[in-house]
Amino acid sequence: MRLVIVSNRLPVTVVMHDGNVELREAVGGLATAIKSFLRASDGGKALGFSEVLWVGWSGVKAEAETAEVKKRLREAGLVPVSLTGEEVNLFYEGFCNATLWPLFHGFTVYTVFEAKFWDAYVRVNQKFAEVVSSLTEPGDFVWVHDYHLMLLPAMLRDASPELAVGFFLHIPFPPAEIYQLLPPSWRAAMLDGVLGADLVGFHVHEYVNNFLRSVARFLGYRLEGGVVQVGRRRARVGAFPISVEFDFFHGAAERPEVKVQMEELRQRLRGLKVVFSIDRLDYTKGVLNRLRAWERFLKEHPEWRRRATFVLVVVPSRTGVAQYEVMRREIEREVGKINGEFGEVDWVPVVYISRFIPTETLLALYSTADVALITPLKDGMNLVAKEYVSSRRDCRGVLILSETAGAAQELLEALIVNPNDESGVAEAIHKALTMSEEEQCRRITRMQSRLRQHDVVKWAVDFIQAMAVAYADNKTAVEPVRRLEGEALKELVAQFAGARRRLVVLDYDGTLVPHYPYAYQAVPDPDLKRLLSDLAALPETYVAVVSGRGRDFLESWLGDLPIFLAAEHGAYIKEPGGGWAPLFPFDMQWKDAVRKIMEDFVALAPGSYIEEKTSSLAWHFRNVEPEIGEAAANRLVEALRDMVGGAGAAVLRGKKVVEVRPAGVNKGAAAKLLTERLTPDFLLVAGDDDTDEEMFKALPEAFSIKVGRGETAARYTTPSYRSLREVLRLLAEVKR
Ligand code: GDG
Repeated sequence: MRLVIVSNRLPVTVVMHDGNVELREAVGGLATAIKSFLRASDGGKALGFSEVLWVGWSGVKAEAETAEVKKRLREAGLVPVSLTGEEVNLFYEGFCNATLWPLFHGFTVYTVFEAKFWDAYVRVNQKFAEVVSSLTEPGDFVWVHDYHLMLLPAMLRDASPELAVGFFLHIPFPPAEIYQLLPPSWRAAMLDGVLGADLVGFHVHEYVNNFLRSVARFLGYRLEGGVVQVGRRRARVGAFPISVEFDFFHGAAERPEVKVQMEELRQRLRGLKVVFSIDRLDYTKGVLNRLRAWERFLKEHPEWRRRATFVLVVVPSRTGVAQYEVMRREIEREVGKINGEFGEVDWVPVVYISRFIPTETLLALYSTADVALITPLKDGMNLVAKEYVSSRRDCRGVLILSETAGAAQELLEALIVNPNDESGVAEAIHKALTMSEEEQCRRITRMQSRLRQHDVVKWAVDFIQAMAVAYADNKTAVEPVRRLEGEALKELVAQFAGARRRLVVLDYDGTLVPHYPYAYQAVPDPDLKRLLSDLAALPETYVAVVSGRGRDFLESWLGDLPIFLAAEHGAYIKEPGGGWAPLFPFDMQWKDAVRKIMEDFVALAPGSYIEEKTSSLAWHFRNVEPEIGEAAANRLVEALRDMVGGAGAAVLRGKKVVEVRPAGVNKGAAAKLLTERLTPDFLLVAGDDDTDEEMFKALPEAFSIKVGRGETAARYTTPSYRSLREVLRLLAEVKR
C-alpha cells in the first residue's frame, strides 16, 4: 500500500547551472508539514505504507523539463506532471490565482471569471488524474491538496474506483453566497470533484459548514451530520486544523546558529521593543492595514516613539502579476511615509525587509520579538502565528491575531483583533507592549500546551486515519455492482439473442435522454426513436418506457412508436396502438384536501410550487433555501401522512419533492404487471434515479442496469444515457 501525496507544486525547486541539475528543498507550509510527518512516521512505514510518492508540477515549464530533470526527480520519489507555458498561464496564474484565490478569500472584486481559465483548469486536473492513475493500484492512498486540484478526486474515482482518496483544502471555503458567484456548471463540477474523495478536510468548522451548505444548495445531496451521501458512496467532511512541528520551533533558541543571530539582533536593536510580522506578499495578508494601525499607534502613543520598532518582512510571491506589483509599491509608499514622518537619525519606526529570509534569521526573530502582529484580512489557518508561539522559550511574547485567521479559533489567548479596526489594532499593540510578564507567561503557556498536543504530525496522522475509516466504509458499500462491459456485456447480448420472448423496460429522463434544466427540453431525438423502433421490430420483442411524466408528454413524443408506455410512475399504462388504462382502479378523493395543504406550504416557503398530474400531486422545493425547504418538507410530510392515512394514498419524499400518489402505484408495480402479462424469458430493466430502484427490486431476475453513479439495487451500471444507448443498439442489431 502506497501513499501518494498530490499537490500543485512538488516540494522542491529545480535549479539548473552549467547543465547540472540541482534540487533545492522548498520552504512552505505544506512541504514542511509533510516532511515533519514523514520524519516522525519512519517515512510512512509506521502507518503501514510501503512507499511514499509525491506528484506535482516541478516548476519547470514542460518545454524545459529534460530527461535528466525527470530522472533526478524520480530518484527522489517525486513524479512530475508536465505543464506547458500556456497551461501555467491559464491554469495556475489564471483559474487558481485570479479566480479561486481571491474568491475563496472573499475578495470578490478581484475575481476574474474567464471560460478559458476554467477549460485549462479542467485539462490540467485531467493531466494530474492520468499521472496518478498510471502510478497507483487498488488500495493505495492518494492525498490531494488544495484549491488547484478540486476536480481531481472525482476524476480519480472514475478512473480507479478502488483507490482511497482524501482531499484537504488549505485556504478558506467561502460562504455559499460567495461561492454562488461561480457559474453554475463550474461550481457544481468543483463540489462534485471534491466529493469524489472518501474524506474531505478543512482547517476549521466554519469552512466545513460553508462547504456543506453549498453542497446542499447547489447539488441537493443528502447530508447527515458531516457525511454527504454521494450516490452509493459517502464522503465524510471534517475539520483538521494544520499545525507546526512544535519541537523544532521550541528547540530553535537552543541551536548555536540561531543563538548567534539572536545575539546580533539584540545588539543592533539596543533595547528597543520589537513588533514583528512576516507574510508572503498578498492582498489577503492585510499588510497595508497593519501599517496604518502602526502609524496610528505611534500617533496616539508618542511615548513609544524611539522605544519600539516594527520589523516588517514581506516575502515576494507571484512576481509579475500586476496587482501584486501595485500592492508592493503601496506598501513601500506607506513605509516611507511613516519613516519620513516619525523617524529620527537614530530610530527607524518601520524596518522593512522585502525578500526571503534564511530560516535561522526567521527563528531568531521569532525568539526575540516582543510582539507578533499577525493581522491577515482572511487566512485559511496562518502558520506564522503558531510558529511564533511555539518558538518562545522564555515564557514571554504577545501574539496579536486577526479573528479572520483560522488560527484564531485555537489560539484563544492571543489578543484577538479585527484587521479593519485600525484603532482596535493600535490599542492591542499598546496592550501587548505594556502587558505584565506574568500575564504574557500565562497566555503563552496555555497556547503552547495546545500546540504541543496538536502538532503537525498529529494533523497528518489524524487525517490519514480518518481517511482509512472512510475508505473501509465505502468499500463495503461499493463492491457488489459491476460495470456492464466486457464479459458481462457479451453475456447480455448472448442471452438476448437466444431468448424466445424479450421485454425491455426503460425509464426516460436521465436514462434515454440527459436530464435537462427544464423538463420540456427533454424531447426524443430521431436517433432515439429509431433505436426504440428497431428494438420493437425484432420478433417477439416488447419495449416499454416507464416514466414519471404525464400521459400527454409520452403520448405526443413517443405515442407513434410500437411500444408500451407507462405514465405517472406507472399509474396509467398504454399498449402499442391502444388507449390508456389505470394500473388498477384507484380512488382520487384525497386530491382536493392535499392540494389545499400544499398551497399553504407554497405560501410558507416562497419559491416552491405544486405540480398536478391526473393521479398525483407534487410539492417541489428545489428553489427554496435548503434549510427552510427541508424543514418545511418534514412538516408537510407529517401533516399529509396524518391526513391521507387510510384514504388509499401514499406520501413519498423524493429529491427536493414531496409527492402524494395512490397507494401501491409505483414503477415497480407497473413493470411487474407488464412482465406477468407478457411472460418474457429475457428481461432487461434500466433506469437512473430512486424511483427506478422500485423496478430493480420488484424484478430481481432481470438484467437490471443503473445509469450513472449512485446507490442501487441493480446488478450492473453504465456511465451515461449514451453508453446505455450503445448497449441497446447492440441488442437491436442481433441476428433475427
Ligand atoms: C497557506 C494558507 C495555511 C514565509 N516566509 C519565509 C518563510 N515562510 C514560511 C513561514 C510559514 C509559511 O512559510 C507560510 O505559511 P502561512 O500559513 O503563514 O501562509 P500561506 O503560505 O499563505 O499558506 C494558510 C497554510 O497554507 C497551510 O495550510 O495556514 O492559511 O494561506 O511556515 O514560516 N520561511 C523562511 N523564510 C521566509 O522568508 N525560512
